[in-house]
Amino acid sequence: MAFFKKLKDKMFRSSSKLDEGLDAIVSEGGAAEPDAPVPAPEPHVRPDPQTPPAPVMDDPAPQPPASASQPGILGGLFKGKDAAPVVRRTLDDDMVEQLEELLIAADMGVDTALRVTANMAEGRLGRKLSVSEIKQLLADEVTRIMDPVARPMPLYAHRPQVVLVVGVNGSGKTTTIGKLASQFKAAGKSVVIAAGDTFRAAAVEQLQVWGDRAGVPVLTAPEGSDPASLAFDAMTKAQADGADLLMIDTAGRLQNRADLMEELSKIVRVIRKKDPDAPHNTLLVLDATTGQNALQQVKVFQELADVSGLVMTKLDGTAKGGVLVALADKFGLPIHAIGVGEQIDDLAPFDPEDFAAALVGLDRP
Ligand SMILES: Nc1nc2c(ncn2[C@@H]2O[C@H](COP(=O)(O)OP(=O)(O)O)[C@@H](O)[C@H]2O)c(=O)[nH]1
Ligand SMILES: [Mg+2]
Repeated sequence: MAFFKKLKDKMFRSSSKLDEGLDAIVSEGGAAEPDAPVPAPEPHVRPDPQTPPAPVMDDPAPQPPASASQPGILGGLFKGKDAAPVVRRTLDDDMVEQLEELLIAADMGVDTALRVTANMAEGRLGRKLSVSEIKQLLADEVTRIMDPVARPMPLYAHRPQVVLVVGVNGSGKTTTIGKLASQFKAAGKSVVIAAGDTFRAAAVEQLQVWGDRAGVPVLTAPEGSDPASLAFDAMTKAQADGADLLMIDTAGRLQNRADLMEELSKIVRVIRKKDPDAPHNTLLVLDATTGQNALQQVKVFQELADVSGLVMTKLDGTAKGGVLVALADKFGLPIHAIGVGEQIDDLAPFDPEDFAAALVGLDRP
């Protein structure tokens, strides 16, 4: 699982924060014990009954060898040098509270942090847990929340499929369009890009670079011109070319909400003259480094536009990756992809188990 390794490396700051926090909590009130066998973890229940279980080959849940699960009287004697002492702490209210605080500090948001810790503690109060057992419990909870929202951007047979990309300035809209366009192109789709952020010449140039790289035409308009008329021209071109996808970049000047709303609704009005069902997707791009602020942005953009899915950028190099869990828990909007860098291939489909493991700093086989 090469991408998992990359994700884990790139999410180092999020995971190290949780890692260190969990270590501190357990060692604070815990005691070292020889590495006794752990009661078998409860099977991870997939929340969506329609999701078929992963094929057996892909499910590497390690089964301890029979001898290890039956310690017997001599078990301790024969474990020899390999049995490093493991620190365990009894799960009590105090520890639950510390876990809550840690998750809140990791940007999961208060409501989500409380729910996650309550689920982790349910039926386990009084049990002795090691750091790795707690990590596994936490990863399972995070996976359970994220599973239902992990959905790739839907592709339709309809041509052109119009993808409107919204989000505040600097969230990564233009970069994400560049990455998506090159991935779609590589998958054999024909793509047209409309550089609808006409307020900054630099934004247009930046998109042109991505377009050149991906071999995708980028329609531009002079700085300061009307983005809606550019969108209309781009729609005309995409239809004439028989393009599979039209991606429309937008400006994200949130300091003037009324202007932005007017601008977005004008773009939508204009492209609907050509196709009443457009846009087929409205992607909201969020910057993970803004932490809890991302929740507010979802609220605002849901009022401004008919947001159909999320892309979370800059998960590399932030300690705020936990905000994605809060977003999934609160809004349930599909998370299509995550950005983990500035390069063209630094946009990955969202995989809940990989994300959960990377977030809590769990090693996966
Ligand atoms: N590290 C990192 N930087 C990113 C990512 N996505 C975008 N950026 C950077 O964030 C900055 C703003 O991105 P841009 O696409 O211009 O944002 P826009 O204003 O929403 O169009 C640029 O410097 C990008 O290179 C990401 O996933 N990781
Ligand atoms: Mg931009």
